Amino acid sequence: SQKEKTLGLIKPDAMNKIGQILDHVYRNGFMITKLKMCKLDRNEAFEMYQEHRGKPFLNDLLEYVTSGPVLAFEVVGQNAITNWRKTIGPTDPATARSEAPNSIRAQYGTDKTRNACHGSDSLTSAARELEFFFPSTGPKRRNTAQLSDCTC
Ligand code: YYY
Ligand code: MG
Repeated sequence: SQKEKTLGLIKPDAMNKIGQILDHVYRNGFMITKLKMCKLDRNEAFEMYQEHRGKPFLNDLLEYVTSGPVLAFEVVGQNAITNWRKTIGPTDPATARSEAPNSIRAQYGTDKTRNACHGSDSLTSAARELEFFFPSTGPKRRNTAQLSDCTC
């Protein structure tokens, strides 16, 4: 068991459920150490989802995720990469509702595209996606409050 960091992202369809979803994060034993609301443009969304280049659903995904604000946050906890994805549930909310009814996607997702929440799928993508939203260097760094040193 290892303390890890991963990216959580509330997608546009679930931005009216921020409170419930963040409560879900804490109830599952995670800590939120960085948090930022932003609206992605298409280039930014493509950078974030570059692993899906060439996939048939990419265009719909980019349209959707740029359709309104999103809330990005750093999730910290034991085996956070795997466990955060379990907390989110399966990609398709319909599957989530039958297989993982307590998951975030089961409760707050609409369909395969509008599925409420994102979680990084590996150590590499967690590091890349966290750096995308919370750059450790450069002019954007000072825009983000760092809670990493808090004692709670
Ligand atoms: O990691 P996860 O979000 O569960 O699924 P991915 O296979 O990485 O796909 C990313 C994103 O793309 C998914 O959350 C919704 C969307 N998507 C889609 O619209 N249609 C699909 N058939 C597969 C994925
Ligand atoms: Mg994925």
